[in-house]
Amino acid sequence: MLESMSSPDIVKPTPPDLLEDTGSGLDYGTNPARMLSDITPIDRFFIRSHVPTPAIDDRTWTLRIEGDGVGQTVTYRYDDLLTRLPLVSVIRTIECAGNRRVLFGEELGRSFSGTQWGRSAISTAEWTGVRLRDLLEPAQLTAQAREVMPESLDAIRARRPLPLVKALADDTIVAIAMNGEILPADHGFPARLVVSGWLGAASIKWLGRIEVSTTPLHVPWNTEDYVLIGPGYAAHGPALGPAITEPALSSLVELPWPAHLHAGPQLIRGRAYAGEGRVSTVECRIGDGPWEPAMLTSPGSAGVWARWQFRWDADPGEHVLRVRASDDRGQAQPDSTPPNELGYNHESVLAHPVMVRGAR
Ligand SMILES: Nc1nc2c(c(=O)[nH]1)N[C@H]1C(S)=C(S)[C@@H](COP(=O)(O)O)O[C@H]1N2
Ligand SMILES: [Mo]
Repeated sequence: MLESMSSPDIVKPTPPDLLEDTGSGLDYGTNPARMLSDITPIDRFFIRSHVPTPAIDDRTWTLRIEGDGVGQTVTYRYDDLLTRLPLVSVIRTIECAGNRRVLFGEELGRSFSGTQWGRSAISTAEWTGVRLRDLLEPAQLTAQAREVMPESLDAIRARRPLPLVKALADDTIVAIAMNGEILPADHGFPARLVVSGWLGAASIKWLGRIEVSTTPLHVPWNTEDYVLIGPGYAAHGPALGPAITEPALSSLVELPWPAHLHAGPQLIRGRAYAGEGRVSTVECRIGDGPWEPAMLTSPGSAGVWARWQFRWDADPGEHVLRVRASDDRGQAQPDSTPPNELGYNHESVLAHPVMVRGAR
């Protein structure tokens, strides 16, 4: 008999052909070779959870807005979000700041603690929900309000403060649906934040409370966990280094690592992501050959990955395929990434090994 292919701590099945097991029991990545369309189907959307998925009853669930930055506390019920407030839908990519950590370690000849991600901690969904702005408005933000901090109902009470401008942005939403379905348990049911173009950790799942503060807030996720620590990164007050906002500019090939192909003409496909920026170009290079432009087949936009493809007439043998994305802010992926202690924001051009079999 088949064992059920699910971890006891998460709800959705985790078939290994769709979801890469990082070994933590909680964290599963989207198999890059099974990405299909612009949107990642829920069955293969990556999961990053610090603690088991909580069981939350939407009939008793509430979301409270409070703090010294609001004129009055407001409490919403699930039904308020579902039926009483304007719903908007946005397609947005979520990427964990720790994506590619294993490859970062290989580049530096060391290992990192933390979730052992390859290339799979990135996915894209259509999120439907209520603008955070619309939930804050009835609480009457004061002129002194500075930061907005979502807090979760799971065992770690995850919190990650946002500056007021980001909280009020058009595309910062409290999502109740994902790809047209009620938000799945592992992705934050009944409601999660989606913070466009920021590291995944800002998109707090299983929301229960939102604090509006007149002073800067210091919590583990912006002082010691999702911060850049190392030479070149200065500590800031209680923070061990700068808190990460955007993930690194990056790209991936939609093939296994290493890839196995048959000789002859190939269409190599992939993704590139630029956080709050927009991917402008993608280039590919085979071995020591020249950089050549790839074609953007879905251009992407701020907070949404781009899709690209590249034609290659492959000769038999062992090859290295490199991909370099650039964004509309003039950045390009570098050849190496400055080290940081927790292995975040790996941005280097990857040397993707490709074995090509057969004769010409
Ligand atoms: N409450 C809560 N929210 C959370 C987390 C968590 O562990 N608990 N993980 C964060 C991190 S680190 C990431 S990368 C994203 C992952 O979202 P996903 O599991 O829907 O892909 O959720 C974020 N929100
Ligand atoms: Mo993350």
